[in-house]
Amino acid sequence: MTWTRNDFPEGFLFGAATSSYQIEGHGMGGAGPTHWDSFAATPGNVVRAEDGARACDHYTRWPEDLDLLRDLNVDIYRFSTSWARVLPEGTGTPNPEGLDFYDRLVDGMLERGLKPAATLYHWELPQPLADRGGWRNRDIAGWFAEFTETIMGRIGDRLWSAAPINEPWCVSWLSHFEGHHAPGMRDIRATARAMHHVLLAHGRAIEVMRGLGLSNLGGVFNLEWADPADPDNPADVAAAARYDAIYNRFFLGGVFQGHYPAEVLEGLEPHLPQGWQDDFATITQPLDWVGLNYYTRKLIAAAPGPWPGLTEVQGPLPKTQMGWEVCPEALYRFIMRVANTHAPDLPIYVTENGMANADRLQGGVIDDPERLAYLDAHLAQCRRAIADGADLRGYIIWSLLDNYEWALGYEKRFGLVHVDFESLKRTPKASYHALERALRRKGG
Ligand code: IFM
Repeated sequence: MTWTRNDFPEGFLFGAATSSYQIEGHGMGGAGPTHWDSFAATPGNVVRAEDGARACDHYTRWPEDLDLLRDLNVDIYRFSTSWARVLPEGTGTPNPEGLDFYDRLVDGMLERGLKPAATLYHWELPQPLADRGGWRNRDIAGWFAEFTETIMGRIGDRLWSAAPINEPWCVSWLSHFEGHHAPGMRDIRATARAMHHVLLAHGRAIEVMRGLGLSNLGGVFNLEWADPADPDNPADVAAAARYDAIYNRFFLGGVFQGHYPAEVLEGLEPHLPQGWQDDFATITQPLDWVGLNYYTRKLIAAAPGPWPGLTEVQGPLPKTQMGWEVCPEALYRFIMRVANTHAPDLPIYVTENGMANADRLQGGVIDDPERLAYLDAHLAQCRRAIADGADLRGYIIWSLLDNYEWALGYEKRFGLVHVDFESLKRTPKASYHALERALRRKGG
């Protein structure tokens, strides 16, 4: 690492993140079925049809995982709560084992000096709610409010921060337009409704948490920079702007400005639910911070065919195991854009950043210089943004553990800690050890 904790402003926080379905082992502890289980069971959706039934068995191994976080010297643990573990039917009677699990987990974080940063929903929708239309059904805002009340009523008093929904773009566009994630739909009308309802549910959850007296509430947005494939071609420039509007400005604009970009309405307005304009009072509930998940940028070209009329083009930059270009500069641009345009008064956190790499255990060690270089380069852009006046307060790495990378199964390794998916043995990688040294506290 080319930096230490002391190169950041006093009080700047570091963390590591995971999510429930990706690590817990959904087959344990009385959790109900989710749309990810059905999606994974459908041939062709997920590499080797892998699912989250066992994952990293964090459900039983959580004390070891929290020890790893403590020993890494991070300040924050960003985790998520599984709706289907807490409410197996999606609404109604809670699963006491599920509530007890999160109760113990939060206490375990506090005992180890970690700040618990909860995300309520990281993608595993209870199947009974998917059966009722899932994110396409406006009632989801009420169902989500009930889940929020139930889980936050139990653990909310001990959280450092909370955010309703991880990555609204993935919940809606990736899952209903591109069909790459559960429920695997490819339908423009379903997409428009899911995009709007995910923001409505976000707003309802914020209202509920404020009502319960919780503070330090935020929103977590995944952002992807869009550059025109040919900057001299006006059609490509317009296509990149459409991509940016769909991916980034729809969600940030909805939550912070109370409107949707014209480039998106051009395609989706006829499919939005009736009276959508009236929901902005709920959607724009004031927040205490904004979280940015950033990984890559895309080169976008115009394409024939109906809206949005665009296609992705291979870029020239070095790529991660995901095939994603490494472009640290765009993280800087996003931090500055959010700081200057969308949320000028709010603290910003990078709530996810990291890379998948084909890490291999050799002679008991895992060398991952690629990950170190990736983290180094992105943290340099964070320091640049701070120097240029952005109120950036923290940086959270995806991910603590190698885990279930959704439709790509267990093959893509994002962890600072290697997981052997046969034995479930955890082995910290070289990047973990380097971070542990960089993050030592004064006198530590
Ligand atoms: O693994 C995912 C995570 O669930 C959400 N953000 C992006 C990560 C890497 O693809």
